[in-house]
Amino acid sequence: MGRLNICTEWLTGKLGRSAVRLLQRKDNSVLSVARLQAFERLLPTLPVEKELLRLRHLSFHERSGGLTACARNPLAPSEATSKPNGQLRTTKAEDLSLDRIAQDINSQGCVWVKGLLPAQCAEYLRKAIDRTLADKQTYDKSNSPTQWYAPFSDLPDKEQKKELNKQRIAMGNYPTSIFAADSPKNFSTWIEIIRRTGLTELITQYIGERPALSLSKTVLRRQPPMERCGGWHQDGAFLGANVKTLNVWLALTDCGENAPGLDILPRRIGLMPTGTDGAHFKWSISDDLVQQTYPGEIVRPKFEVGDALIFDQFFLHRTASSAEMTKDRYAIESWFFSPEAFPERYSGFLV
Ligand SMILES: O=C(O)CCC(=O)C(=O)O
Repeated sequence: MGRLNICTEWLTGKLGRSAVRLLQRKDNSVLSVARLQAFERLLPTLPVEKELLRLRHLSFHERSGGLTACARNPLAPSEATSKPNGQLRTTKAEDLSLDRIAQDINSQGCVWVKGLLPAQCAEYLRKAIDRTLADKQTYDKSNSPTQWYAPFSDLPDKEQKKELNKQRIAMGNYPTSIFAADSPKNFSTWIEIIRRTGLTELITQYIGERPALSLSKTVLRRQPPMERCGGWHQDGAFLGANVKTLNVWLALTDCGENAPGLDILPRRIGLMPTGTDGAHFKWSISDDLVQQTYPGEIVRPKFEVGDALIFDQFFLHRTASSAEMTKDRYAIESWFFSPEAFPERYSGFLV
């Protein structure tokens, strides 16, 4: 690293630390987040990103989001849903609205947003994921946090700590996936990107209050091709049916053909039985059961870089892969919840 770079880094780090001291209100974590976030937009620095993450978690604990006037409950699926017409409707990013989210989730289980993110922005995020995965390897050897990887551990609650430990162990099965909150830099970037797309505002209106992002359900992924698909699942099987949530799943590469994508059931359904014969896990659904219940209805969309799929805990999907695929797929999975209807024992960060 050149002398000028080292000097700039030292100076911005110093400014960041001063901002953390000067802009905080000890008695008001939500206001402190707003102030530090404004500073962060002008000058992103690691000390501010780390403190923002801590404060967002504190604010989540305080459950301080107020109800908005246009509160809208997620539409719980009715028992009998009609067969959709087979066409998966797409929405241009500029046409995305509260009504469109509600209509599409109700009629086809999800909203497919074309071009939510510009290609340049997706490229930045792909590089960020690569850097973070590399830094994680360094961390695993040295146990020292790095610029891109600093696992979040600031959990006051014993049950949440236990749950996070369990989820970290489960995450070990996916060596190219990382919790976004384990990289304060990426977490800040993601929150800012979502705000700029207008989604933060729409999600706030949809779930009826300022949302919180889940620690273990906000994940950066580089998915290499696998011989076979992942397990069919509805996230409600482990998040609970009564949470108020929306997941923004964002494709950072073209996928579904040469790189792993998603298989989906474009239909609004209730929770299906899990763990029956042939299911991969106790929370997943057997392929036979899916094929028998919804013959010919499964779709494998070809997502383009920057496309988003928005859905909730009832949406049936799995990672789509085959031995013929040749490329890794980069994506972000990002579950926003109402802090008032958050999955038990999970930890979150006020957005
Ligand atoms: O990215 C994948 O392949 C799986 C994503 C997923 O299951 C989810 O977002 O809930």
